[in-house]
Amino acid sequence: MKRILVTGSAGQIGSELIPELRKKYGKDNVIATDIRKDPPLSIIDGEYEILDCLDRKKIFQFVKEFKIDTIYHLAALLSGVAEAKPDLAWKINIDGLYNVLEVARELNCSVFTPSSIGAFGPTTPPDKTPQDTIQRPTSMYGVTKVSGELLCDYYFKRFKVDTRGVRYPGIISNVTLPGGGTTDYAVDIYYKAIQEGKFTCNIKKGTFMDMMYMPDAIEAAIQVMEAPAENLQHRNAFNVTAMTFDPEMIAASIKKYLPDFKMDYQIDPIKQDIAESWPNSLDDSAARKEWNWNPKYDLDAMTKDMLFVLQKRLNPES
Ligand code: AKB
Repeated sequence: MKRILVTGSAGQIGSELIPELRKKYGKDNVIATDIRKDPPLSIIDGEYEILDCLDRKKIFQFVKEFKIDTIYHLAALLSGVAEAKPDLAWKINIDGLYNVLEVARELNCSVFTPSSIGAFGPTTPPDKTPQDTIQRPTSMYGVTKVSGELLCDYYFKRFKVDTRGVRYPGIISNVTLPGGGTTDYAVDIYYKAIQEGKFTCNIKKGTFMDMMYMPDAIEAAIQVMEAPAENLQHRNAFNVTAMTFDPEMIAASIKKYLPDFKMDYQIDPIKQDIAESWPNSLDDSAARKEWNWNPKYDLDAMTKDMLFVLQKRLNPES
């Protein structure tokens, strides 16, 4: 049975990955960590520890003490915040990863690291973006993501650390808000649709980005780590996607369930610039071929579930 440590557990992905990992590998085999003193309820039904990924000594100590063999390294800043705080983004996204890889090398752990569609840039082929292609991102987030992909590849090649990862698109979820990403509008829109019946979108109509519903994102993280090593030609940074849409399409999907829903626009120039530098749609055939990636939710199935869950939680009376 795996012994797993997760960094950044209190974030959007961690708060849903932890319960799934505990279901699969046993509650006592999954240690959730984060810098937050008030973590979400979903992750505190088992071991929870305060851990800053910039503190390599403490990572080492935890991995040793809890006999960890697998690290899911989720602690990172998203694209919008990274652009506002590039110095901090470098520290957390690169120094943090470097610390985790060094501990993994010394104590022989496997490592999952999420990369992102942010690892691509304006010179990348934007449609059906291939697995292996031009990567010249123009955001600080992108710079850290490409560097992280290379670092993970290096640790595998040079030190045989079992590093694996996926390039996540925007992830839509309903447990913990993402906070600071360019694709966050596609989460916020559901909350506002339920709470106010209207939404002001900060990304222009016609801007297409890849997206995925959280259950598929969780499945991807677990599946790639479980894949037999001999099947993997790639290792880190598998393209994965479940759908691509622009703001008009997600609004239209919501209107199928909430016909009075209204949307207008107030563009955030920094996020718009980032969004336009990212692909319109990824080719994820390598992940499909090498570890049977096969997402379950399309846009309408996701909308139905998001609205159902949020309606129950935010408007229980209606
Ligand atoms: C962001 O928008 O920064 C993230 C991502 C696509 O990596 N959701």
